Amino acid sequence: MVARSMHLAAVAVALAGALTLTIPAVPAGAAPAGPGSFSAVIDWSNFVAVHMAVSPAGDVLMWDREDGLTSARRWSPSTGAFVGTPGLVVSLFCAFQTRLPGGQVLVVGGTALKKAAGGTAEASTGLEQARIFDWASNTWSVAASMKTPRWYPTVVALPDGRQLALGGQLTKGVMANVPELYDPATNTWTELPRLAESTPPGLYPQAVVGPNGKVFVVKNALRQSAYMDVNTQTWTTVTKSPPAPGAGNIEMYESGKLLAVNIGLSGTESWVIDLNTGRPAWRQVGSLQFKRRKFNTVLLPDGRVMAIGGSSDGSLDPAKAVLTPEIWDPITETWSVLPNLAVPRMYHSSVVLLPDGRILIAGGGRFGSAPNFPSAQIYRPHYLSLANRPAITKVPGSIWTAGSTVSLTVDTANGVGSVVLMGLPAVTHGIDTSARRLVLPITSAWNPTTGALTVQVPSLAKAPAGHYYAIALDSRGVPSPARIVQVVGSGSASASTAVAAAPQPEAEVARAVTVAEPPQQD
Ligand SMILES: [Cu+2]
Repeated sequence: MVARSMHLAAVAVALAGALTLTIPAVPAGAAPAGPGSFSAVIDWSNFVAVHMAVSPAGDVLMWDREDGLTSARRWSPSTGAFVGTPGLVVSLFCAFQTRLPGGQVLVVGGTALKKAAGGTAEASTGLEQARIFDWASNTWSVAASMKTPRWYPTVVALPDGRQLALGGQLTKGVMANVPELYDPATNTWTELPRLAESTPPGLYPQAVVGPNGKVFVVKNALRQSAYMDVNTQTWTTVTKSPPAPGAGNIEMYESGKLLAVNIGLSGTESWVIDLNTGRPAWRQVGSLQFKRRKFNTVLLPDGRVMAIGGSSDGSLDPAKAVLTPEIWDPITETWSVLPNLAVPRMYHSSVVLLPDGRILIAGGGRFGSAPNFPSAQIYRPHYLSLANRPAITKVPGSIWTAGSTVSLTVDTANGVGSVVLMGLPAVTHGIDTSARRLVLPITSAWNPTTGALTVQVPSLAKAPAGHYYAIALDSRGVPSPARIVQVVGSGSASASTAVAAAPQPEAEVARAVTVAEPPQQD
């Protein structure tokens, strides 16, 4: 069974005949409103999910704080069961994770084992280590180490598959200042000393690939937002940043359109910027109803954004926990509340969108003597309970070439409103640099008889090489379950593209800057 009914927008396009590009029948974020529901709390027997990444196979890799041991495991959304991941003998606590073009997870940096835990390091000391997890063989391997040890770094997967590491801390108050690039084709790191600045980027700096393929960095300390070009090793200031005592959370809810949550003085402000415009500038939109720090945001297929957990003062005091999630609508640019969480999800909690459209919320704690939350809850958006949910019944293979057109078959009783790609989630500390939602141009309208339609795959600049959820939304804004596809370059753009500018001699590289007030995190 394919298409079950005619759809007005599709009919209109069919009558128009010559049209090659159609406008989605409904704007983004138009899903019918409803509160959704939470599952019961799922006990994970002393496992706190500090880091989570969705696999190209649809399960979730996660790990806890681990003092020299291994806790990394895979969790199945369909059965709820865990399986182990052998071969990891180091701690990856407070590292950063991204995905290589082939889907493997790259984990960079982390926390050196403290004296108090039997190690030799002071608290909050960084590591140079890098590890790669391969889904197909279910094993960890050792990648080349960075030049600079980094605790709380950010890593961004570039359009060609290289990985940019920036920020983080070497030892307490000594901040990393030279970004470096990992090339998975050669397993080498190359420093970019000409991108170093006297004010270092800090802990888990907010950075994302913009629609021009360059890395857009929100520099809180300098109140600047700027593009970093790793090939020419140049910065270009884009605009002034909002006032920001904390890093905030950023979501690319549509190509080049960012929502920054909690970049502001009060703990409630939200801002948007459209990097597609000639002179991008941050614009304040509706504020959160609850003041919250150290929380998660998660992007939904319809362009809405959920803010989940956190505490009103950034502490791990359960009495300060914010249990009420909120959801942001990109059309009204306002937040509304959802039903409460059953338990706090504060610092070191994590949230991902699952392939079937549910939201997995887990972890929190692992900070001094503060309480831990070794459990999960699953949020089910209201639209998953509606009749006639659309389904993508056929895709032309799982590898999609950037810039090409692909034909899909969508089974729907309500027509196709839009087709989107969403970066496979990989999150810790509220940051996911691969999170993005791209609305694909429909080049051949949905055929109500056959269910077929054709969409255009974005360029690598807009959809960096790697794995994505492909999701069709019907005219009501109800999303299908995701098909997981891999976006690849057309052949010329590969991960081994050379760095155009040669690095300076090593002796001239000032890798670190000492700051007056060291960060307080553990
Ligand atoms: Cu941490």
